[in-house]
Amino acid sequence: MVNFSLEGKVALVTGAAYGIGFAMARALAEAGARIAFNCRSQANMDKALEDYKAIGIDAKGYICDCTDEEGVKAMVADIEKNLGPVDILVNNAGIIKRIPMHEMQADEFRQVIDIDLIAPYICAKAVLPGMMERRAGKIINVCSMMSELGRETVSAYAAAKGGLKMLTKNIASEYGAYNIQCNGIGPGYIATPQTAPLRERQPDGSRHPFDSFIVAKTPAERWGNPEDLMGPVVFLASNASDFVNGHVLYVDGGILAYIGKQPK
Ligand code: NAP
Ligand code: GCO
Repeated sequence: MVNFSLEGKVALVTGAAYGIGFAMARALAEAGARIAFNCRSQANMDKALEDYKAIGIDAKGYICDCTDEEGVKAMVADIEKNLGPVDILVNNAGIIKRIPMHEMQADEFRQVIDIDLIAPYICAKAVLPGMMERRAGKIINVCSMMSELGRETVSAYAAAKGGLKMLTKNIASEYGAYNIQCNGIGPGYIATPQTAPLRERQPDGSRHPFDSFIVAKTPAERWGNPEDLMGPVVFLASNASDFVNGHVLYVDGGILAYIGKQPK
């Protein structure tokens, strides 16, 4: 029988105070997993704990920056002590900086690479030894359209998310023999705080030009919602995907399949 249940599993979702991470954590909890998550500020943590409680989820929250290797190790050790070993890691925490590359400072570029690429390596490294010992584990890296496509102003983000796609394939290659599956989820354009500036209404009340551009570029003719990622993350976290490894599942309403609207 096909098995999507996560009963008895422990999932760590990084950056899951709100946005895509919150919806993914919710989906994993609804499929039976116990949830741990982190974010960087007490204010976000307080709000998130209330939001989880309001939907009946008893999540354990940590204030931890995913780029801090010692902090991540301590968080994973504490999760193991309090909830049990991490069976599922979702590397969701991420940032974007929209700056033309020739105007970007090297430190700004490094910060994006640090959070979007090096942090997933740090978090995966923290859970891998336990997964290897138990000969079971699921690592899900949140990739992007920018794992495949470029666009103006997002050079560091595209470099990081392209790198994350390859890190995904490498973890799958290196640890597949331990029954560890590492896959990516590549969301399309999803309505969250990260993309809010791209959807801001114009002074005359009309849609932001980028907003209209994305709707026209998406066969589904809409932005995605965080909830659109709920089914895919449960699939990749469950035994239903045990022979899926090194794959990036794009959840983009068809963007990557589409050449774009034809002129009338
Ligand atoms: P978001 O609304 O900006 O949320 C990002 C989350 O990551 C926040 O909870 C933030 O919390 C946390 N975070 C950021 N840096 C962190 C760090 N160093 N350590 C710990 N937590 C950190 O973003 P989102 O749109 O939900 O995106 C989530 C992931 O999906 C990101 O990796 C993003 O690149 C990717 N993605 C988004 C879209 C989209 O269209 N929205 C599409 C494709 C991929 P704190 O600020 O409290 O730390
Ligand atoms: C941007 C966006 C994107 C999306 C997403 C697409 O400025 O182009 O923020 O990069 O958030 O990652 O999949």
